Amino acid sequence: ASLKTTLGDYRFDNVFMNASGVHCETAAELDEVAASPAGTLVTKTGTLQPRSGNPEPRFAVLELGTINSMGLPNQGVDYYLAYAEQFQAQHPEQPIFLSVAGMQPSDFPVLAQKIQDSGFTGLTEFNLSCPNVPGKPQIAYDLATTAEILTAIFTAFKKPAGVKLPPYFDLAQFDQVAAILNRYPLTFINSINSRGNGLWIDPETDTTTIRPKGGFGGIGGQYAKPVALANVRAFRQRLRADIGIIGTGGVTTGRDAYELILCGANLVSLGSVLATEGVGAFSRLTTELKAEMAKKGYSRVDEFRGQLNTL
Ligand code: RRO
Repeated sequence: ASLKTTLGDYRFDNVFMNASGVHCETAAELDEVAASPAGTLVTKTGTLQPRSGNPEPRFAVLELGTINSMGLPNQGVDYYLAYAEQFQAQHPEQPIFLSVAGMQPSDFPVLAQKIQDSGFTGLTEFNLSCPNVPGKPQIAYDLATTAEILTAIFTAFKKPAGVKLPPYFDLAQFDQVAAILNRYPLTFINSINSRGNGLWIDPETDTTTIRPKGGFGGIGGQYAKPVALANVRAFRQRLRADIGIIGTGGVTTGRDAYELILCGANLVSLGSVLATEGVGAFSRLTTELKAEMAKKGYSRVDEFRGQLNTL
């Protein structure tokens, strides 16, 4: 079986990639993903200035996933842009994703102009869904601000771009968000970011597990999977056909990845499982997804993408 896939005009040898934030803050981590069977990679979300992030502990492994309140620690957009430009010179056939976010709405067009003016030829993921910066709401829950930011981005930006979205939980929200996204020349969306502001309590000590924000943090892993499936499915049913989808959320097995593709995902990204298992997750999941496809009689992912059955 082949796991080849496409997003816009870009081709990938494997549907799997890392989720932004996991194994991608430094060049050494990015190099490890690049050297794995992953079909592509994305940088940690870069901001205009480098950030050290929230106080530690800010990440914990839970029974069925993870909680994090990293607070956008990153080396700054210039670092990731330089990495990406060097990567594309060394791997001309392999597209790479650059993730960026503003600390305020007016940063987004500045980031867009910087990338537009650079030699970067990959895909840019504008992160509208970080749940963990104290005092800063998740942008994409504010639809008016989301539309303003997208208008500002696409005034400057002519390269392929997408948005990282938070999970939505109401069908009317899917209608409203999709109606906005369909107005812009997006190449893709990435759904979902972590489920923001969950809480995990240590039963021995009755204490939260992470320090920032009184213990509140984004939840990933198996807790996120049904929400991710629903979000990918709901957006696939509502977005223009030329907007692709990166499915993210709770992929632990090849079967999980298969289900995200059934819901409409073009690429599948790994967050919690990559954080807990390391880059070996890419080879395991590649083998497991191929086995699942063989069991179902499929040899290519486009044979079953979006082909979810309903009752
Ligand atoms: O750095 C983070 O705290 C973080 C970000 Br930017 C994000 O988009 N999602 C997440 O779970 N953590």
